[in-house]
Order: sequence, then C-alpha cells, then structure tokens
Amino acid sequence: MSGFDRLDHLRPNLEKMVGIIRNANNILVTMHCRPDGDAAGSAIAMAHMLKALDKKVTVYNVDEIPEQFTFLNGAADIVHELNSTDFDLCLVLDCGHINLLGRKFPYEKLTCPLAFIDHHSIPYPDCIVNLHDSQASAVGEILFHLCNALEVELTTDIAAALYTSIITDTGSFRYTSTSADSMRVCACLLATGIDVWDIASNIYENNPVEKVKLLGLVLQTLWLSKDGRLACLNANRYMLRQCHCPGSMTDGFINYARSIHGVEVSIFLTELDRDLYRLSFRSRGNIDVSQIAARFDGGGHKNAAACTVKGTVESIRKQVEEICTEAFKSLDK
Ligand SMILES: [Mn+2]
Repeated sequence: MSGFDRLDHLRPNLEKMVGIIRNANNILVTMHCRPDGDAAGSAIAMAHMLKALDKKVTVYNVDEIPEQFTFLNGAADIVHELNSTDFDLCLVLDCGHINLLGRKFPYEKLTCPLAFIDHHSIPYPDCIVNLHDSQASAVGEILFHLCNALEVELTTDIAAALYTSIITDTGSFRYTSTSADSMRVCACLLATGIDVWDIASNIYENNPVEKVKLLGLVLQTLWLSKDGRLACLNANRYMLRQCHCPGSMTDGFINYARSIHGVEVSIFLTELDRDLYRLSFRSRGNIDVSQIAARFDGGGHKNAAACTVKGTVESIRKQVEEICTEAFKSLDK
C-alpha cells in the first residue's frame, strides 16, 4: 500500500517514463502555450528534477510565463526561442493535444521522441509514453509521483512549483478535481517547509494595477442570457491597449461571470485580431464545456475549456447560447 489512491493506475507508465528519462541526457521540457500555473509550475519542477539527475535541460514555451508565476525559482530560465532542436527527448506537460503547444512551436524541426505527462480527459496517443491520469487535479500531482519514482529529493524549489501547479488547477482546492490524493500530495509538499502564504500571495495578491483597471472595463461588458444560466464577458483590443495590458492579463476574469448566482456556464472572449477571438469556457455542475469547445475545434476539461473562433462578440455569443440551450435542455430532462 502506497497510501495514494492513484499510484496503481500510474505505475506501469511511471516505470516506463523513469527508464526513458534515465536514458536521455539532453532534454527539452515544454507545455501548452499561454501557460497557466499548472503548466508553468510543473515545467519548473520537472526542470529541477532533471537537473538533480545531471541532465541538460531546456524549458521552452512559445509564450511568456505570466508575471504571477515568475517568483518560482527557475522561472527565469524558461526560454521562448530555441537555438538548437537537437534533443534526446521532449517532455510535453499539461497538454492534451500537440497543437496546443502553439503555432510557433518547431514541430517540423524536432526529431526526438515525445513523452507526455498529462491529466486532460483524453491522452494524446502519438508519443512514446503518456504518463496520464485524467483524475489527477494537476500535472503537478503526477510529477510528485514521478519525483519519487526517479528517486529525486523533494526540495523546497520542487515542492513550491508543484504546490503552485495544484493550487492553481484546483482553484485553491475548490474544484471537484480536488481529491484525497491532491491533499496527500500537498501534505508531503508542505512537509518540506514551503511557505504557503508566500506562494498564494505571489499568485493571487500581486496584481499589477493595469490588470485591475482592465477588470473594471471588462466587467462593464457583462451579458446574461434571458434564463440567467449563461454569462459572457469580453475584452477587445481597444480595452487592452487603453490599460497597457497583453491579452493574457484577462486570465481569471471569466470566474467573475461564473460567480453570479444561477450562472452555469460562463464564457470570456478576448479579441486577438479583427473578428478573431479566443473563447474560454467555465462551467459549474454537470455541463461539460470541453464538448462545447470541441464544436469549435478546441478542448479542455469538463469545467474549463477554450478555443479560437472567428466572428463578432454577438455572433459568437449567439452560437454558444444555442449550444448551451440544447445542453441545458438535456440536463433538465
Ligand atoms: Mn493542468
């Protein structure tokens, strides 16, 4: 008995992954574009683990790491350009589909094998191994077990990065993905002596004033469906420019729409270009927004998903409203 409910599920691929990592020397670590706390935290933890094994490590993402995760030791080493694509192994973290690595990712040039570590609903199949657990609250939770399997000491640097992964992907232990195992893993992380308030305040109470000003503009765009079950917020390029904010600054704003009494699905539209939007979904309860996002060639989890859509705010909102009306109907049956 390991004391962890999910370890038996992970064990076969965990052993495979350990073998693959031990055999590689020059390793590329990457994660989904527009990295969130789980992507950033798990990539940083992975890098510390590989360095402890004397591997040469490059952590690469096409996009910048959001400001609130740069306090993590190792965040500054993440690169956004690759001088060489000559690696023995590429570890892909928190990524349900290779396309989510971003348009700028050097797919063609990279010839080394890919190994995935992930918790999205469906494991991406085209790789040498996918250390996958859709019941894990975060990739950070899986990496804790990998750290043990690799016999790497759980340092405070690793623990802080894994804790960041888990608190951000569980909404600070509020989402249903939070399991007894999440808590067990976090208990082990806390036992290293990490400062949980320091981590939480860096992530959640360290907003640039521009972000709060942008939030003020965004909240004025609130739209609710007649039945009050769908809520929409949006940020256009004019607002972003006015507040000197990149599009990534809207991360988390969607939760204000979902927080409204009676709202079951919330959407957030960030204007990328003229008539081109990034569409994010959040749901509570039983609506699976990854299925709605899939209708627009996107993906994600049951309660959080995203895609890119062409159209105006009104036309996209209308399409989503129609899909949601159907979904609510089948839910009410
Ligand atoms: Mn994740």
